[in-house]
Amino acid sequence: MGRLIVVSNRVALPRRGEPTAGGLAVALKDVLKANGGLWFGWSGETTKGPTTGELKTVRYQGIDYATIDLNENDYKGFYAGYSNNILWPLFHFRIGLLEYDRKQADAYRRVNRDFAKALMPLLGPDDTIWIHDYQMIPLGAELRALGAKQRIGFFLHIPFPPWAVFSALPGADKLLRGLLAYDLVGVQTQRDLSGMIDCMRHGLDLRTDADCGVVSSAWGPKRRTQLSHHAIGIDTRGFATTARKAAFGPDAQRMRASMGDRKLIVGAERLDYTKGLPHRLRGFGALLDNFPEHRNRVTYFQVAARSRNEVASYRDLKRELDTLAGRINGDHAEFDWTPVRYVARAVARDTLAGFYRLADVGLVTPLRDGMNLVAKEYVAAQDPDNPGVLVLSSFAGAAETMDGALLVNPLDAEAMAEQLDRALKMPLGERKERWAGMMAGLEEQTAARWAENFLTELEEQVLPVEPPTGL
Ligand code: GDG
Repeated sequence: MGRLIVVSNRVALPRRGEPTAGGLAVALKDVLKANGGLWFGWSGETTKGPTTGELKTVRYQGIDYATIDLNENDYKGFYAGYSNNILWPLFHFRIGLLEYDRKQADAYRRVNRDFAKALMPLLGPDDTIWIHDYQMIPLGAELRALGAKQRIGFFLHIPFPPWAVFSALPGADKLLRGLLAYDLVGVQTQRDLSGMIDCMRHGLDLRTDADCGVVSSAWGPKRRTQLSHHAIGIDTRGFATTARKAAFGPDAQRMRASMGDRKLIVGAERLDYTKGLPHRLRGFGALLDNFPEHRNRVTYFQVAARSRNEVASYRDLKRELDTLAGRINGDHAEFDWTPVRYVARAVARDTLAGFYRLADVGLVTPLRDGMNLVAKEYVAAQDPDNPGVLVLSSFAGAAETMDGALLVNPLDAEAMAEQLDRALKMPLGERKERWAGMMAGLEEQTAARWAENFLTELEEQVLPVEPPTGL
């Protein structure tokens, strides 16, 4: 039995005494510990030297970590450029924001090849490799080109658009063909799986078999690639405990004191154009315009942690939010009430958990999202005796399973206002019923279960039969 090798663009390096933030990192660390594994990827540092320069290794709590630094130009081309400025908008259906640059496409290929070269000597013949996300799509093919015969799985955390959208990318078929190097390709939802199947069919002329596999000899001997969906979850119990404790902490106390008897709507994410933040502000503005009974009775608190500031569209978004929040507050504020409280920086994780628990409504309205863990965290954080209501975009992957949420189309500000009004007025019995259904689902579908299910399916795949050598 070999080890598990996890590869992700960024490696969550352990820091002594610091809890691991985020359900994904916790889940991966748990499976790595259980399998005596290795986590490989970018250190988060840049260097003037080559990307393949130096491999840093550290062993902590039974897990080996191996990282490489990115050359400064590779960082710009591969990471800030191709990954974040081309693939990110493409996979989120925003082809108008895609700024194609062939040099960046080359950097993306090159860095994936460099990752493969650095990883290859660390692999044992019986290891199982699990590669994560859009930055690393061609890595499996690069490993195959270097002779890797191990089981390799790939999971895409973001949406998978259909061919009509995907084909906007120059070299779309080449990117797709890279997926055929894997034994299993997982996406978050049924909708994403349909998108991927559509791309296989129209982009590569490949049809799936009855069990959703595609067969090709694109990367050596004939290989069957299983396509499937595995919705990621969170550490539900752990997050619920954090929220329960944080609700008594000083930050939650201050928040509670500042609210008086007003209700609270909460939203939290990285400041990103996929999250639909301007639309959310417009929806809240429409609530105050169309339902005057909520004026001075409800406050909307939004955390928009700044990210990717080097990309122009992110700076533009920040300006747009500043203007919108200012306008709503200018139009509606009272001397003792600020309708929108908007914080453009990150908040500590447990503080955030405490705010979720205090909030009467969790407002999660991305324009597209692979899953959206905030929706799950908000529900996990609730007080079972007095749970809040989740208002959720139907374009979040989470909407496929969280049927106790009030679903909205974020493009429709009036509809969002109606759902917010409904959420704020919802009787306790209905709130409890909706919450209990969702919470049961979250207790079932944790991040740990997700990892377990994916890896079990990967182990079940039959590897290609190598033709006998020497003939
Ligand atoms: C990708 C896909 C998919 C947010 N603001 C703060 C903060 N957060 C935390 C949340 C949550 C996490 O960040 C965001 O999770 P998401 O799921 O929304 O999104 P991504 O991390 O961009 O990731 C996504 C996910 O992969 C997993 O497969 O769900 O669709 O895009 O945990 O709580 N945390 C802290 N301060 C903040 O201000 N500490």
